[in-house]
Amino acid sequence: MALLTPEDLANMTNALVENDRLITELTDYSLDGLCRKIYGTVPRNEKIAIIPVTAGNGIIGSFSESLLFTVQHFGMDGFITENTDVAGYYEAVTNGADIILMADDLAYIAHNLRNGKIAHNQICTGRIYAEILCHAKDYADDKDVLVIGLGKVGTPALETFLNEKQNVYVFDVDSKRVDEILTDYPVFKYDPAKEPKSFFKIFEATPCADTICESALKENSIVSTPGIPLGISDELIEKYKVRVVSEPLGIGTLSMLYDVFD
Ligand code: NAI
Ligand code: 2YC
Ligand code: MG
Repeated sequence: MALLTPEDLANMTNALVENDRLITELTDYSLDGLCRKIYGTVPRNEKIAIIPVTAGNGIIGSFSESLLFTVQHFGMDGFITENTDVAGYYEAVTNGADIILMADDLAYIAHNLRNGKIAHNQICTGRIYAEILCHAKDYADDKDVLVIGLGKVGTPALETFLNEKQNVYVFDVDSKRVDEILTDYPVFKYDPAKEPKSFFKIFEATPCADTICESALKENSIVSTPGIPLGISDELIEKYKVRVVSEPLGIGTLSMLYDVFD
């Protein structure tokens, strides 16, 4: 499980604001507006409790604070419980929380105590980063999209692309995983050695750097990637004037909240 580090989160507040602006430029939707559209839900002053959890590798510096920044930045009412774990859960509920945000090393969830809806970060992250590409107004008529990384985030992204009628090309270093995906989904294998192909729209969700090769890029490609570290080099970003949507936690968190709103 690739865990965030406080260093990953160091620039999170700026990254959230900058990526919101870029998303608006690319799609004519703010991040908030795009979440409303894809989930069909709206916030109704829900009280959101963030519960630090000490399980596994324990509390990650700035993690809870990053969630609180996200909640408040989008005008919602949030608080971090003073207690952790079960005591924190009790504190959240007895203080009137409508929605719980909490994460251990295996799952980061949003749970709406009023309507019972529950959301998983990996699913909601894959979905929102895919929808950003599906709503890129410059490439509305180009249905080709490349998905690099077919794991717990990449697979929900792939499903989102298929639901949005995209032509999905897939790549993963794990060839067994590629075979599984080709068996389960109507997608195309991306094999640059055999059939080079470049894309205006590339999604990446891997824990590796430099996973996006030059031959996959076009001038002004858009890369939408939750992957940490960033999967494209600064050199290629500059050379191909690539627009990169990439942020460590806030975008996925807002997607989770809209998934559990009414
Ligand atoms: P995962 O381990 O389930 O999937 C990663 C996939 O990438 C695997 O199938 C693996 O074979 C593949 N892969 C690894 N190296 C590769 C390479 N060099 N080229 C192509 N494929 C490669 O991981 P998961 O949960 O899907 O997370 C992916 C990344 O997204 C991680 O870095 C994680 O930290 C990050 N993440 C970021 C979030 C955000 O909000 N920015 C939220 C959740 C996860
Ligand atoms: O501070 C805390 O409460 C910790 N228990 C939080 C642990 C989060 C572990 N998960 C991750 O770092 C990754 C993130 C990319 C989001 C989802 N999983
Ligand atoms: Mg994010």
